[in-house]
Amino acid sequence: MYKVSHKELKAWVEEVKAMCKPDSVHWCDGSQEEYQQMLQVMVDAGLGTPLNSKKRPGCYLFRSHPSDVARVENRTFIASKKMEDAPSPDVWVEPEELKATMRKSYDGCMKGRTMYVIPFSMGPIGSPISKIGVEISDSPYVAFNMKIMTRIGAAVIDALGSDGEYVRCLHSVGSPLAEGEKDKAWPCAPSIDDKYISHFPEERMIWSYGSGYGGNALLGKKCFALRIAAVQARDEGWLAEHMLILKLTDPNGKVHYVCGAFPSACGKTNLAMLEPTVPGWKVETIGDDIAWMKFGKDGRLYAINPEAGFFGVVPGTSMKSNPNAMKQIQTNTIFTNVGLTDDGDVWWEGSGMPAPSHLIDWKGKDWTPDSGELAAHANARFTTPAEQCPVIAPEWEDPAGVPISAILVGGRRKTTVPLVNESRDWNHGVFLGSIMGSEITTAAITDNVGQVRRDPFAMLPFFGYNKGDYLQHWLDIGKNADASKLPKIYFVNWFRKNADDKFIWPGFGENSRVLKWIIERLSGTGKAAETPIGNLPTADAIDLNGLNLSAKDMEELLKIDKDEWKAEIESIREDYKTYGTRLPKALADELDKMEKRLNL
Ligand code: GTP
Ligand code: SPV
Ligand code: MN
Repeated sequence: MYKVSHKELKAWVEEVKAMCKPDSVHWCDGSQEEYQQMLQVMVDAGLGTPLNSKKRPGCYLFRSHPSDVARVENRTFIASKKMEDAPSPDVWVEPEELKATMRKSYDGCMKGRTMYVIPFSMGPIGSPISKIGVEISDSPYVAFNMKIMTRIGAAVIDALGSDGEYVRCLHSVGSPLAEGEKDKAWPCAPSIDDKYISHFPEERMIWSYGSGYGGNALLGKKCFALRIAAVQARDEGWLAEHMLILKLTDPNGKVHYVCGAFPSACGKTNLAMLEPTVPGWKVETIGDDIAWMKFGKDGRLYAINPEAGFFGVVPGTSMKSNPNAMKQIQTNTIFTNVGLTDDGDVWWEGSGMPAPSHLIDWKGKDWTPDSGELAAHANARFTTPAEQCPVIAPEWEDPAGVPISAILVGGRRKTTVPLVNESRDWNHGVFLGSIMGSEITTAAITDNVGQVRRDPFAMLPFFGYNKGDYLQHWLDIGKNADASKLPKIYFVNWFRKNADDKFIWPGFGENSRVLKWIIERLSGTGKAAETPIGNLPTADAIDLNGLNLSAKDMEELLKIDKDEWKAEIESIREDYKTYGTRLPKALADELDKMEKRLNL
């Protein structure tokens, strides 16, 4: 064990220990041996499966409880002191009231378990953009996932020193064990109403209870790096965003860095590591989910990836859709909720690998191709070290970050929104970010065209404070900057569909064609036409060489339909009402200006 000189941290750990009453306390040192031991604890208890070491060396499979498979947005709370400082009234609870309720749940909740103390750094340790957190959790699964997703251990304690600032992250699966009781395969609170994912932004504190899955439990990710960090970013003049970061090298060897905000399951991981189909262009990865951006001395925005691993959606990942991810998850990867084949490998829908005649599905049951059930849960995930990504950029851990030239925003829209649209200026770009969204798709209703869930900057589930203030912060960032040095904002949509309900744009690696146009625009050579909604590529501006896409399809992808935009404006006005008095005036003005330009 290392020495901890931070008195306040030690006191907090003691306080939590007294409340949660674990059998033992383990301070994580972050070593590889410790990682292996934590995995082994679960394997020995029959709660995890090492995969075939010839096929997937260093890989393990875990199965969650069928009730604990994704983030629980309706149990996510922002407990700011004032209700109007929360993103919306329905996620707000008075902080002291919430703490009182949760203390009752936490009382004795770690009985029979080990309490892991996980010091972690979001971002390279010591970077001026990085921040430290300490997660206390009674889940070894959380501890070894945090080892992959963040930088943990002794080096963080060193960086924290005797009085460094850190975010307190408390997590329990909420399933104490009685004397001699055998553990459940995946302990968690039995009912959804017992789960809490709570944030106390003014205290920079997170309390999570009852779930062991993903963003509910790996508190460095959405809870800290987005919800709490967004509040820190507002107060300190920077941006904490739900964005991938990629590095693009053009045929002349010139390097460009691009961020992209797409909602969950809308293509961040895929874009971050795409294989460009346009000759001479190269894509490398900096990050696949979160970007923290600060102004450098030269007045440009610099981004770091605060994470150290990728927690990616497994189903649909194949050599065709994402060959780099496929290579990355061949070794040292934790799989959660995929199928286990008879030869100790994993399988999932959309893997491009033929379905085996038998496997054990994500629920632990026998499965055959005729079972009529999914072998892997739709939100099955891999946890894999970023450094294993075959196209990780050498500078991905540069403490200074990388200078951003363009920011993409966009959701899943089958109509209305063109393939790519360049903002006129910063405020117009923020406006485009504020109106992005996706069609609501449920298993039951697949074609409810027009029902759009607005998801500003892909942050709807991740706001840590009032959403109008959040957009005002984006406007302020622009107001206080040298406009010529700001990244340009582009509204993209890979998901427009034709009358047969098929995607018109091939997507994935072909998205490099859109990236190419964006870089051409930034360097002054790309062709565009001014339209009422923004600057769109002219019919021949996007390089379609070698792509089998008709001129008619391209026309469809870039179409601005007046009726659709009329409906769109009405729908945006409805959404803007939900901001009440906190809607920034500049955005209301942008909407009016666009309506005027459309001359509907
Ligand atoms: P989270 O990790 O949940 O935040 O999701 P993400 O934004 O990283 O999305 P991801 O890259 O995992 O992709 C989600 C789904 O979108 C997968 O089913 C992909 O196959 C699909 N997808 C990604 N890129 C494209 C694209 O360019 N076109 C189409 N049609 N589908 C895509
Ligand atoms: C998302 O839901 O946006 C994810 C998965 O990336 S989780 O980390 O669980 O939030
Ligand atoms: Mn992802």
